[in-house]
Amino acid sequence: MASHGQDVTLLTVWASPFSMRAKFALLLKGIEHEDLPQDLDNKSKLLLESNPVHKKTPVLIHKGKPVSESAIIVHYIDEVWPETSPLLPQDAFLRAKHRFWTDFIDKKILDSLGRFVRSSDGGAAGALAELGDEEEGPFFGGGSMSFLDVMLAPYAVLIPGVEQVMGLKPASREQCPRLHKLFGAVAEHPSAKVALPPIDKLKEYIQARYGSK
Ligand SMILES: N[C@@H](CCC(=O)N[C@@H](CS)C(=O)NCC(=O)O)C(=O)O
Repeated sequence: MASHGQDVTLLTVWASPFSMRAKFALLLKGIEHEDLPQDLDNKSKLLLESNPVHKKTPVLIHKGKPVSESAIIVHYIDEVWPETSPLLPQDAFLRAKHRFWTDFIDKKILDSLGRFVRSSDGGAAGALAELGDEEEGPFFGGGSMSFLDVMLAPYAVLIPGVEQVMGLKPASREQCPRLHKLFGAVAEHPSAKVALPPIDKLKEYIQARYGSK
């Protein structure tokens, strides 16, 4: 991994899609960093002091300064280290699209996936089918991963994990070909092996935490 000689620490939880986003962005940029895994049942003083508003992971601590919220962290990483693997496009309209879909994912997909995990209502499929398919692929960034791809990457393991343990019926390949293509490409990306947990480990976690349907 290329070293940028930076003082970067990531407060992280391995099963958290938000932590996976931050980890993916750091790996794509080749930024040397230290992971500090957190116990959310017994929050560390460092986590509470670094993210006093939400008290959530991930938190990126760069040169002693904490940045919270996964999308904001990935944006920060892209701004501070712009040279390698730019994530947001130059064009302001395209940047707005990345932010629009990120907002959509965080409000709609996450909400319905969360509702499914809690109440098994299967609502994620409808939200997923709304993701646009007008772009060339395999990534929304074309041949390389962009901001939106990083935002979506954790769902390449999270959705199959929830599907296989709890019987979630996500949008089919026919309903949502663009997303299936993206998830396939994410799963094969070299950084996925480090940024995303193995599906079996994730399934054990989902089973233990939420049980099967
Ligand atoms: N909007 C936040 C969500 C972060 C989040 O929900 N993190 C969870 C782990 S998946 C957490 O730290 N939960 C602890 C808590 O809610 O007390 C982001 O994008 O970073």
